[in-house]
Amino acid sequence: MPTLPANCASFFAHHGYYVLPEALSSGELRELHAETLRICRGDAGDVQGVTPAAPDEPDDAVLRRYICIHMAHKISPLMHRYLAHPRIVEVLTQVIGPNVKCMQSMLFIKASGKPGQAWHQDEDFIPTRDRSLTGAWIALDDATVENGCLWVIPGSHKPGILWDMRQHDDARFDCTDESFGFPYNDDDAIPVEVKAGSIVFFNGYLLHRSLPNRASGGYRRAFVNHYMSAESFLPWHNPGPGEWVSRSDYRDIVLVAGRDPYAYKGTTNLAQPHVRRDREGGCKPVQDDS
Ligand SMILES: O=C(O)CCC(=O)C(=O)O
Repeated sequence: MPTLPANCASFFAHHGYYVLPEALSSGELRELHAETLRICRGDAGDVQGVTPAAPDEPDDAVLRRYICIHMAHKISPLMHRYLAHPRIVEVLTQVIGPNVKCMQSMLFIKASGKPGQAWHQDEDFIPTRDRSLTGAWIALDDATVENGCLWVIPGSHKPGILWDMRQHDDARFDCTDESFGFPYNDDDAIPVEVKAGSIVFFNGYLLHRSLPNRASGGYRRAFVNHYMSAESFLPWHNPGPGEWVSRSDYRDIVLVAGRDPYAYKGTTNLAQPHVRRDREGGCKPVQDDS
């Protein structure tokens, strides 16, 4: 396995993101593409919002139906295995620490014509107590400005402030709420164009977004997982009866490195795989997609 550049952790700390090029092989990309199709065809198991495809339905028509499948690792052993891919763990243990857990996966399909996601900070959606939330965005296709790559505002994680959020009706973006009122503008943002097989790591306080896929065809697929220190609680659900908010700890997690000091609590099965709502289906007022 190639060694990580020495500046990985310092680049991440300073800019709030880090790109690991050529992390996945072409064989790994092929199996992830095939699994994405299997999930979207309904062949991997039940996903809320996925309609099983008819045997004669072309793959392209099926893939175009879905913008993003949340929690794909819950039904796919292959996706589950990729949560702890050695190249991901290598970076996470540098930027988070020796003990790392994963609580979410998102499988973006984002066919041409599909919207992006407005400015946001992931800690708004997944609130860690110790601010260790880190995304690993695995490019399954070349991600370009044209097909809707990620955009980040470098350094925007540094103030450690969660900016306000609101609903929006900007047709460039899906239904997810947007951050607003922050002291940056679009000129401060840079596109993160990467080749398929690269992984973009980003801090949970980093402002980021993606624009619509304006390519004439194809997809901008990405498998995006969220991680944090296993040493911290994750108050990501309503406290149970008699439970303090401050001690609430989401336990539908997968340990990907080191040890889990709270392993004695066991794990639970709370999250169900589901499809992210597209604008076409209409946006409801409250939503929790990150
Ligand atoms: O890939 C995208 O279009 C958006 C991903 C994103 O914003 C995230 O993973 O938090």
